[in-house]
Amino acid sequence: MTGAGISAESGLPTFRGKDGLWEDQPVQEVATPRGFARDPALVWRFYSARRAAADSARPNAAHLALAELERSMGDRFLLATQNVDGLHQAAGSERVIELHGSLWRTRCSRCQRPSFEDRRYPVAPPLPVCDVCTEPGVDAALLRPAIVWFEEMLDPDDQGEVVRFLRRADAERAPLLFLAIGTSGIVYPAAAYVRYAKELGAGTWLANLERPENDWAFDHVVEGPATAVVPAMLGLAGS
Ligand code: BJW
Repeated sequence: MTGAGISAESGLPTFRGKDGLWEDQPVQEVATPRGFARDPALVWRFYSARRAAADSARPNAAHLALAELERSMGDRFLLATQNVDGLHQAAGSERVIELHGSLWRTRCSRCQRPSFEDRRYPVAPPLPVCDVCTEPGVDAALLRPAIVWFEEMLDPDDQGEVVRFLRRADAERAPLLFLAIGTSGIVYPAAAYVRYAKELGAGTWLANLERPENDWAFDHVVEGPATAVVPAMLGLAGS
């Protein structure tokens, strides 16, 4: 499971701590449904800037090492990421669950139409509206980034896939290894997966720049930058 720290060396800021995204921008204003209802243009400006930054970022040695691991392990590997930047897919990872959504997808703030790929950069009114549920003359439903904000449920299918994967290893009596990379372990339910994996007998490892809040849940913590630590842990050359 990965978090913002794995993309830090690709030039994308993390959320918490010094120079983190939440330092300049209070989280309630841009990453909650209430924030979007209050000021949708502010939220779109925040996510359009994030789209632009992610568009110019390139996967680093840690993303590439995980893609290489997947090529050698096939369906015995699953990558659950909290990141929305798409860098794992750009590195070649295919078995990726995007727990918190994707910067590159948009959905309706009112109807249940499926999210769709969107590479626009809205910054000011008129903001994009839903062409499925907005009827002429009726109040328009704004489109919004397909990101899981605080107080919103993660997609149950995504959560189910992670749980099924962990249980499958248990059912097959296959050795299970849970590796978390670059995450503060503060945000639930993602932060709880390590405990669940442990209950199923997994060996639990963390590669992070510093010891996080939930370090007690890990059997082994390797401190350092992901581009050095992850390729070394996986037996690949670092950069
Ligand atoms: C490096 C490095 C380098 C740096 N190399 N490492 C149970 C208990 C308490 C609260 C809750 C609970 N269950 C649910 C909640 C409420 C809430 C929550 O967890 N709150 C906590 C803050 C307490 N969770 C939710 O609301 C979730 N929904 C939910 O559970 O629905 C049901 C429900 C609703 C209401 C009430 C109760 C239940 C949804 C969570 C959605 C999170 N969304 C965000 C923002 C959107 C994405 C975006 O804009 O991009 O997702 S929040 C933000 O945090 C983002 C991240 O994915 C997420 C995790 O952050 P991450 O990735 O760990 O980044 P950082 O910055 O925190 O840490 C980076 C780490 O990297 C650091 O440790 C660095 O040291 C390290 N690092 N450089 C290696 N080079």
